[in-house]
Formats: sequence, structure tokens, C-alpha cells
Amino acid sequence: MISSAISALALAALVAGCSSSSSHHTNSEGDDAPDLVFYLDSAPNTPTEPSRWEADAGSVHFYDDANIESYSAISFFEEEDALIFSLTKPSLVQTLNRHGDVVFNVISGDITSRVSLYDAVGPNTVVSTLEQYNAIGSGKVEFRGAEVTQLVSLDNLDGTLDVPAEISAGTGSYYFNDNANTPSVTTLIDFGADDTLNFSGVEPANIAVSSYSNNVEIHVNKDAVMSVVVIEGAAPNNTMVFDIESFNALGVGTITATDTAGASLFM
Ligand SMILES: [Ca+2]
Ligand SMILES: [Ca+2]
Repeated sequence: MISSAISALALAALVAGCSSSSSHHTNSEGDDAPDLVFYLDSAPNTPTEPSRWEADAGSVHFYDDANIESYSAISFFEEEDALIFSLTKPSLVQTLNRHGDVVFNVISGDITSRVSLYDAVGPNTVVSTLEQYNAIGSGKVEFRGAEVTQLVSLDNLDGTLDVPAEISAGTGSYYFNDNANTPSVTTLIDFGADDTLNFSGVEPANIAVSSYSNNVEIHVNKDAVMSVVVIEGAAPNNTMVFDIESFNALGVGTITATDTAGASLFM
């Protein structure tokens, strides 16, 4: 389950997307609440083309799940910002100064999460441990131990009825959002008790739920715009799933829905 506070953040982050261009503002309360939250694992990335982020819109907190491989680069990371990894500190965290960019390689098992803070220090500043970086006072890098909910929009995965987009929720905790105003076809694998699927911009009459073999299929028809999600293997043998309530009763994850005003349905 996910608290409404987190889902509000989730939607805000989904809307804000990867490149923050909002105007400069400071956190007027003067507390630790950030102005913006970004989830580094949510954007496409490769070792050679890291996802790019900016921390110049007030206080920005970046979350990175160390159990999900990711390569990210952050510009304008400064005193009021934080980079928060989801694990308690794993045995291997490499910290290096590469020509003024501070690079963290967080290795969890055989999974790497690399974050580069562009132009974070002078080219000759010695930064070879996490503690040395934090002592500089240019933003905090922390390991908080809590799993970070991954936010994934199902509407930009390019799935079609012939070739649905396929996404696994097997590693980590996921919050999937499917906007009823954008067509999409998605297969979810390993959807589990720590995962949530939300349909936004819907009315109850738009949603049809059915099950066949062990799969659960949700069709959302909003003014002839179709969003289809197949949750593989979610229904036990001989179990009928025919609406959102009967799906949620299975205990294999949560489906929620919100109308165009953002109000929760079925709650
Ligand atoms: Ca990661
Ligand atoms: Ca959709």
C-alpha cells in the first residue's frame, strides 16, 4: 500500500518529469521538506547515456533504489539538496572526483547505481569517500535503508495490442500510473503486494476487469481511448476476478483509480 501523501508526490513527480524547469523558489518553512522530489530509477538510462537531472529549483531530493540498476547525472547539486539511496550502506560505495564531477558507484550484489554530480567540486579537491563528500557541505548523500517506491507511467512505453509493453515489478516496490486519456497496452509481470496500479482520469463505468487462465486483464475505455493492462499470473486457479474490489481482495497488489479531478474511486 502507498500513503496518499506519497501518491501525491508520485503524481507530482510524474507530471514534473525528468527535466525540472520550474522557477527558483526556496522552502519557506525552513524545514527539511524538499520543494521537489525525483526518482532516479524512473527515467531511461544507460551507462554511456545517464538520465539527466537538475537540482536548481529550490531544495531537491533525489531518490535512488540501489536494487535497480541506474546511471544518472545531476547538475546544480548544492547545499540544500539531497541524494538518498534506498539501502543501508552496502559494502561497496566508490566515491571519486573525475575532473570536478563527483561520481558515486553504489554496488549492491551485482547491481550498480551510478550517480554523477556534475561540477560539484574543484578538479583537485580530494573526494575519495562518501564521508569526505558530505563534509564539504555541498548537499547530503545518505543511505536511509527504506525501499523507494518506483514511479512508472504506463503511457510512454509504446505498447500496442500486437506487442504490449512488458514491465516487471519483481525487484522493488512500484507505483504504476495509467492515464485513461492516453492509449496504452501493458503487460505487468511479478506484480505483488508492495505494488500499486493506478488508473487516472477515469469514471467507474470506463473500467472492465476480467480474468482468464491465471491472468487478470483490465480494459479502460474512455471516450474510445483504450488503456489495457494484463497482470500476469495474479489470479490463483479457479478464482474469478471481475472488478477492482475482487482483484484487491486477492492480496497480490493494489489497484486504485482517480477521476479527472484526482478524487479516489472505489475507496
Ligand atoms: Ca538505482
Ligand atoms: Ca493509458
